[in-house]
Amino acid sequence: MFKGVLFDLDGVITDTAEYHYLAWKKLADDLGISIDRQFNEKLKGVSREDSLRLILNYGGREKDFSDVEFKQLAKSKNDHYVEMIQAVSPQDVYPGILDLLKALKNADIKISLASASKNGPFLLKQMGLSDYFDGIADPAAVNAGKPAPDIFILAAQIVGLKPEECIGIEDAQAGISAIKASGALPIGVGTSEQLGNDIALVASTAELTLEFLEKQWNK
Ligand code: B16
Ligand code: MG
Repeated sequence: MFKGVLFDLDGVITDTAEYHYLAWKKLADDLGISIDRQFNEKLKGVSREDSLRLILNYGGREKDFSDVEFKQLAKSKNDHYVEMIQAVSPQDVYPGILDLLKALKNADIKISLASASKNGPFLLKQMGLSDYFDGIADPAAVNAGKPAPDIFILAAQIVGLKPEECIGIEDAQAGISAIKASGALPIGVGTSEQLGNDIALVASTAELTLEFLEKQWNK
């Protein structure tokens, strides 16, 4: 039996992926760079700085900004994003997630957060979920962001486990690659077009029951 579940946040626990997209889209528009939802798939799970680099490269503007200006652009996206997430509440938790957290607690399975977002602790608090988490991996403490495995390795470590003893749940291409590289068992929230057809997938978080996780683990 697995001993821990390593949760991604944006796109798995709640729909903040949409707010990230809207905030990046506004910033890109202001810079005369046009991004769409298909391009946005590449940004999911990717750190704030790496996301900005991808957008500037995409628009051919990677050499147009000094370090100070780059930091200012990243800050301006985050300010807009933080403004939008002030309204996040327990009602925004995706279907099935609260029941899954309760079932994991009852079964004595560790719960850890492996989000690339520096806003993770604030969002868990807004949704009333902080107490369910045995650990929150600090994205600022890892060398390489997703698709590198570091954040999943750290998320397992802080609850006293090896990734091989854990299931990781993700909605992003970069995140699934990170879980695979860490040695944990990946479960994807999304379609095979987005996440590949070599892992267990659910179309909705409502399908993420303890029974479903056990079934994937025992396969
Ligand atoms: P922040 P996750 C990721 O969170 C998001 O998917 C990604 O879009 C975002 O750029 C990244 O967090 C950093 O977030 O700017 O709030 O620090 O999916 O790993 O939970
Ligand atoms: Mg995500």
